[in-house]
Amino acid sequence: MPARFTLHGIFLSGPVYKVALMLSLAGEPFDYVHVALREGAHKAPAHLAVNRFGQVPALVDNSNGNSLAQSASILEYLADKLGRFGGATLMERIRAREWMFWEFDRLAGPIYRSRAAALGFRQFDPAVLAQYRTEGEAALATLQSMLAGRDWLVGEAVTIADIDLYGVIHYAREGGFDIDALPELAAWEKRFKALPGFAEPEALLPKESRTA
Ligand SMILES: N[C@@H](CCC(=O)N[C@@H](CS)C(=O)NCC(=O)O)C(=O)O
Repeated sequence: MPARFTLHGIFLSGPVYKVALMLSLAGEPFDYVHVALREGAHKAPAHLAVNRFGQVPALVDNSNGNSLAQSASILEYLADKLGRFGGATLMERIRAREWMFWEFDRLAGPIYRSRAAALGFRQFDPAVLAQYRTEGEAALATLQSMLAGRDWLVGEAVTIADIDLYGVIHYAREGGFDIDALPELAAWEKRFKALPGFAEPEALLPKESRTA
């Protein structure tokens, strides 16, 4: 019998990690389908049937057949279905959503692209790379100031906003960003890593498909 959720992804992907992390923090085992991006499997009909954008992650809810795309939206779906990390009130849910839009607008691009360049996955003109560094540092400085005096991004408890942003921050060091120079952010990262169910990408995302 399949697990309730099947995650389609690739082990190197931050957006895929976010979804696996949410499932792990919620104590929800999941089946995993490795999508061979290098071979173009994400553009093949079988994958387009679960993610019409031809990207990873995709999540299938085997209890009702829903297939879901876009990591932040998947986190919202899981928060709703599992009753975890969604925020205690309407305004907390909205604040969490604001953070997730901000993450995509300001944080993910510069951090993920700087990391991809550092690992040799992508090449950028040096001026473009310098621009990503400036933008990434500005976004990290925003986070540093917004976290002053708070444990979590929204309300008093961890929410999908923290999970979503952690799925980017985790890769910042690989991109050459100095998180330890930002004490509020580094302390938040430490709190996040101490949560029950937290695991590193290597522990959550295998290099091959597997069942729960
Ligand atoms: N906004 C999307 C981004 C997903 C994304 O960029 N996934 C990458 C892997 S990290 C991908 O599938 N790249 C292949 C492509 O876009 O064709 C999300 O958060 O799910």
